[in-house]
Formats: sequence, structure tokens, C-alpha cells
Amino acid sequence: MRLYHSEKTKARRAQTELHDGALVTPYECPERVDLVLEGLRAQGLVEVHEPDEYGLEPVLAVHDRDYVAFLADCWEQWQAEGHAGEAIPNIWPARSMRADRLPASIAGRLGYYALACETSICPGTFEAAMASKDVALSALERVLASGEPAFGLCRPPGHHAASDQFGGYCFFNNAAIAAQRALDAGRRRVAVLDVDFHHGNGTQQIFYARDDVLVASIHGDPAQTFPYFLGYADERGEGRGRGCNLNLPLPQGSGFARWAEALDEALAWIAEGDCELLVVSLGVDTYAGDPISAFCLASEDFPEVGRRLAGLGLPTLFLLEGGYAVAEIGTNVAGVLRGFERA
Ligand code: Q9C
Ligand code: ZN
Repeated sequence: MRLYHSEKTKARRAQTELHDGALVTPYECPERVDLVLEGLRAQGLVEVHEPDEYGLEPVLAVHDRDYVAFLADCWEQWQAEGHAGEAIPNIWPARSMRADRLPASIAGRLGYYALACETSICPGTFEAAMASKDVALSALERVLASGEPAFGLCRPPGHHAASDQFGGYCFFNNAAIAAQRALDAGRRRVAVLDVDFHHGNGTQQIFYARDDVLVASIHGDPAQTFPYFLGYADERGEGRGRGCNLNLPLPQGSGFARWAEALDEALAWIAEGDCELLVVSLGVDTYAGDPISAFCLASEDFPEVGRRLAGLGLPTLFLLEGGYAVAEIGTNVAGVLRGFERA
């Protein structure tokens, strides 16, 4: 299987993440990229390709122009306002305040465009986000042109990024950008299946009122875990999109038996949906050893995940999302891809 990777995805090296009441070195670090590459090489998946550059047009097809401009300028403006550390929001247009005013100060704009505060903005963030979506789009192009599966080693991840909000380590929604691009290239309907431990709130929000992208997500119950405010089972889509969103929240501690039942349910639902492309938001933070997640999948389970995904028989694009047990991330990603290829 072809892998798409760019060294530019490592341009973001954030220093601070608010975690457990302290600023720690972020879990979503550039080392993840090399660890995934290593894991793939160890499994003989070695066909690495450089991405092409696609510019901002495919980004603006799913994200608001003012949000993208904010991301492009945030770090410079933050410095210009005289702040010392990384750009971290500390206030939002919360329920009791107004959401219809965009502050002039970058400190206020940060809160307007943030959905969480663990994700700082630092030098290289915009460049890395651009490279990440280029990796996704290049892998997509390969799938569309050949019908063969491809893997985009995206970093930073994307599935928490909404049309005008960043957070959960995500800035551009790589899966949504790729799905939209596939439609613009003539595909009638696309399925996005999100197997990351966390709910893909951004992908859900972007396509929630549409019937040309089916979105399914298997994730930790938001009553217990991030992102807390989206991802419940009663969110089925709205308007034309009614019935086009499927959330399968599972309790903390779920192991492979329970998780795989949810996977089969999602796959059966997608199989009924008459789609021409499958985009897999491939987070491997479902792994038992993940430091910030709470499912109990074993490394031996990931090939079986790939095997079941292949059962859909659709052209398939894999895009990396989360996965923070850095020693095993490569083995687990490679397991899914190998299981898919062997099926
Ligand atoms: N400080 C993805 O997997 N909060 N994002 C976790 C630990 C944010 C995860 C709490 C988790 C975001 C792409
Ligand atoms: Zn995750």
C-alpha cells in the first residue's frame, strides 16, 4: 500500500499542553510521525511517497475563510501583542455571553476559534497543518486514480477540527477535506468511518446537514470523556442529513469483543449507504496502553480491524488521527493496513 508522508508535518513542535492541572510536553508530538514510519517499515510497508501541494482551495471547501486566516496569522499576532508563551485560549463565548462579536485582540480571537484549550498554537503550526492536509489529499488522489487503498500519515490530526474551530490537537479536518475533494472530483457519496478513541466531532459537524457524506464514529462515551459535548447516540443528522450520522459510544474499558460489535454495526450501516469511497479516520488510541484513552484493544486486534474494513469492498483512504502510546503506535497502524491488504 502506498504511504504518503511529508517531513513538513513535523514543523509544529508545541511545548505546552494543559493536562491534569499542569503544562506538560504535548502527547501529540512530531516523534509520532517517525514512530509510525518505523512501524510500517518493520512490517514491510515501505512504499513512501511525497505529497503534492494543493493550496488553500480544498481547505476553504470545508473551513470558513476567517478561521483559516486566523490560523495563518495567529502566532505572529500573539507575539505582536507581547505574549511570552505559546498561544493558548483561556476564555470562550460561553453560554452566558455573546457569540456574535469577534474581538480584535488575538487573545479574544483565540477563544472564539477554539473548542478546547489543551491545544496551543506555536511556530510551524500552520505549516504543519498545511502539510497534513496535503498528505491526505495526495493519498486521496492515489485512491481515486487507481482504486487501490492508500495511507496518509497525517499530523497534526484533523477529526476534532470543525468548520471554524480548532482543538483536540486538530486544526484542519483532513478527513473532511478529503471527502469533500472526492465529491468535487465526481464521487456521488462518501463514507467517513472514524475509529479513533475520541468522537470525531469536527467531521460530524461539517457534514451534519448533508446526505452526500455518511459519518460513523465509534468512540468513548462523551458522558465520560473528551469531547464531552458531542458524540451521543441520538445525534443522527439534520435536514437532508437526517439519518446520515451514526454515533456508537462505548463505555470506558471496552475491549475488542465489544468494540468489534460496534465496528460490524457501523460497517453494515455503511454497506447500506451506496457509497463510492471509504475514508477511515484511523486513530489507534483505542490501544490498551494509550496514555490518554480508555479502550482495551491489543496490538493483535488491529489486523482484524483491517480485515473487517476490507470486507466493505470500497476504495479506501486511511488517514492517521490519534494514537499516543508512542512505542506501539507504528505496530498498531501497520497492523490495520496489513490486515486490510491481506484480506
Ligand atoms: N490531556 C485526538 O486523538 N484531551 N485528539 C485529552 C488529556 C484532548 C485527542 C486529555 C484529547 C484530544 C486526535
Ligand atoms: Zn483520539
